[in-house]
Amino acid sequence: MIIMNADKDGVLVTGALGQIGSELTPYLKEIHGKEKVLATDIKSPEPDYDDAYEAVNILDKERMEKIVSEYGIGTVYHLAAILSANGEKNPDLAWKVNVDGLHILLDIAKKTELKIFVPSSIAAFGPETPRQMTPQDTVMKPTTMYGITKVVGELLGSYYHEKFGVDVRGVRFPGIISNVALPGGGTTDYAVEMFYEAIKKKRYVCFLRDDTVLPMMYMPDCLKAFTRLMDADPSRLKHRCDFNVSAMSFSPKTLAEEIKKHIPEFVIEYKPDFRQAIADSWPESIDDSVAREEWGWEPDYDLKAMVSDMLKVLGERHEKGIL
Ligand code: VAH
Repeated sequence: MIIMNADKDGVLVTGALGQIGSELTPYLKEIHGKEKVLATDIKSPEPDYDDAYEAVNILDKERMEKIVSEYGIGTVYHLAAILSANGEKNPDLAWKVNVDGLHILLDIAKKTELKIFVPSSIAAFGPETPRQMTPQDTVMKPTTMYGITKVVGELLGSYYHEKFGVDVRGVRFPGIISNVALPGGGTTDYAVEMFYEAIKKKRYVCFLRDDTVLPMMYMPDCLKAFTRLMDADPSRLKHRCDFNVSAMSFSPKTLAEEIKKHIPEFVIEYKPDFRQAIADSWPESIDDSVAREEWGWEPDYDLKAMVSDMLKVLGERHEKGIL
């Protein structure tokens, strides 16, 4: 159980049961100690979830204020969000969770001097943005509600930093590939699903066209981006909530070919759905030189290393019958 942190060094993760949250939470516990990290999400955890946890709706301002105060929270990693594909199915909810939820948290951060990580996404770019090596500062006209909420989030975070001195930081994450929790409701989810299907069924029907190139990152690099930016010397940061970061770019075809080097009998079929239009509005590659310059961003995993590690970890789980 988390102890009451009188010296406000408690760490709160929202969206802790999601694809990123389910790996960021244990990662932060390794760094800060289990007793210093509180996981929250709207749903209840698995029965065997044995650490500090509060089921809370991010829109419940009163409850969020109480949690921050009672647990002595000093830092928040804010992952509660509705992603791109689900956001197109329910744009009003996406606005409420992604914008109103963030606004509530920023107001609490203003009053209690919280340090807060607010993830943005390459979804903040749109069809008019240069798609190759997308610059740090460029045209931001997204055509999805998720992307719009990410641009608003970047602007709101910068406003609270400039006007109220809130220590807000964030990066524009590409698609994240991971092997602990499945992603939920994103357009880049195909890149995770493909591994599970290749191992279990040796075949996958991809919801994007074979040549759809998107920026991607393996979870270990994603986790490193959180802590390296949060630990960065604030005097070096000329940007705050909108750092471009990337590690690799690939298409479903390229990913499938890399998987086939390990599973030669793997077969892939392409049946693009509504998510193709979302992917077509996003960049193909990202210029992350500003993040490298201002806080030493440096990814470790490329496509080959990621595929090899994903198949090793998931393959072991499959052999144990728990995939
Ligand atoms: C999504 N995984 O697909 C998220 C991400 C860049 C994509 O923001 O919506």
